[in-house]
Amino acid sequence: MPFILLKCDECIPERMKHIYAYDPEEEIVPLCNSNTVPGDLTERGCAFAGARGVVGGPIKDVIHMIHGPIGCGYYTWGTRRNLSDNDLHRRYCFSTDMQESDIVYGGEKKLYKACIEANEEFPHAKGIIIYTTCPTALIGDNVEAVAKKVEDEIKKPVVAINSPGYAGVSQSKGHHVFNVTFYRYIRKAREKFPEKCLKEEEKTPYDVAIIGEYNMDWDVAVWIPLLEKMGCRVVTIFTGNASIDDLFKLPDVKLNIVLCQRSAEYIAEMIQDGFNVPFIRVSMFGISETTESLYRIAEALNIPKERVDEIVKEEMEAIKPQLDFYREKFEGLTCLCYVGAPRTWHWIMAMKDLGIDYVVACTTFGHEEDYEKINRNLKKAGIKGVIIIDAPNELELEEAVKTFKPDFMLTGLKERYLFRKYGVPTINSHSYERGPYVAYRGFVNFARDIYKAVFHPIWNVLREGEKKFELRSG
Ligand code: CFM
Repeated sequence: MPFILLKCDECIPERMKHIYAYDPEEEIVPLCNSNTVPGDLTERGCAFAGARGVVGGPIKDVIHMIHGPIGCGYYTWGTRRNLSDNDLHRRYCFSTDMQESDIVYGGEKKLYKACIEANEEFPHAKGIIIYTTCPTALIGDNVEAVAKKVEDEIKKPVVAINSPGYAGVSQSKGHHVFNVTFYRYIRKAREKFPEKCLKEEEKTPYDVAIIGEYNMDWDVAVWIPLLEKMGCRVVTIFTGNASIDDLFKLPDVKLNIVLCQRSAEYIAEMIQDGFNVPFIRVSMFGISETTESLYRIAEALNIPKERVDEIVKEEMEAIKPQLDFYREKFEGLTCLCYVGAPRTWHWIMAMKDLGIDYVVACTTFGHEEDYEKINRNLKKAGIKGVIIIDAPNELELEEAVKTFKPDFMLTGLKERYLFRKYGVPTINSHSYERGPYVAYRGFVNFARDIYKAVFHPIWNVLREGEKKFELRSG
């Protein structure tokens, strides 16, 4: 029986369809991207978080106006380190602060006033992105009409994103809504703001855009220079450290390079269909995947292979001594990986590069393709007997940790403190401990943070007191 009913799930047996043992002979995909079963204390986020926090939030020079009660604006700070070089970004919270009377009588006037006022206070902002939330979407405020009115008045791009928290089963829905709305917006607005597009004479055969790269802890500072060394010109990034003006140029490039294939492949597909710009999927985590991706980018742009040879040689020489040190320490370690979705499969080979095998792999909001990619990479890495859990809850994670005893967990802040009390080292795999983590030089930081977590002397002290922190389930 490939699907597994964990002990803690005996009272919600529906969870069984979400949990399976990976078997290279039988390609199974769990039930995923579906409604949470009542009784399951899910760790998923909401669709608003996917639109505002993940895809839209990294755009650095706009006013991110949250149309809702002030609590929804809390997402502005500290939650996700998508860094930028702009002093407007992540420092201010813009909200319409909806009150009871606004809910009763409608919030459109308030939204209009808030946008005009914010633009006056921050004249250097290049535009406004308005996000609806559960209450303002429920009362039916016409945010598109308000956005249009404000845009005509301030003569800057104003985009309305209608992705209230309840719109889908997880934050993944918000990614999709942002992609679709933003694409449709720039498609039209390119006519209104032609100066923001690349003119024919400005284009080069090596113009690329990166899609699904959010500049966590300055990842872009590590891998964009590698592309430039190869001879590419990176015109814009959707959306890490991006200016909204440059995002108008997305359809003007030769090739789109897609890193996060969950949150942003949608826009790459739409640009391919609407503007005939092809895209390729890459992975920039770990040595083997980064190297393979660089060769594929070069091939797609007809860049001589020798340029990549040189880059790989130079990068590997720079990191080899450290990498060898960590590899020797890590050989034979096992881990549990629980991230949004793509990183869970991106990191199978990255960990393998360090001599580490997965024993448990989970995603918060993976779709079928993500599980197919997990299966594919486990096969590639030759790892057997891995347990896969779709959208795990805390008790399932505890049972998995108790049963499969990973040496450490690649996971987020929600799980960190509980599992550290149980004596299991964790590495913040969303915003990183001290990144960047991508490409070659980033990978050394990743390895260093795993080393610091796993080999910290505190565990000897904590594990002696293990009885105090018995795992609850299983
Ligand atoms: Fe893409 Fe991301 Fe991820 Fe994601 Fe995320 Fe993230 Fe993630 Mo946290 S965009 S899907 S919604 S790679 S914030 S930078 S780490 S869960 S696996």
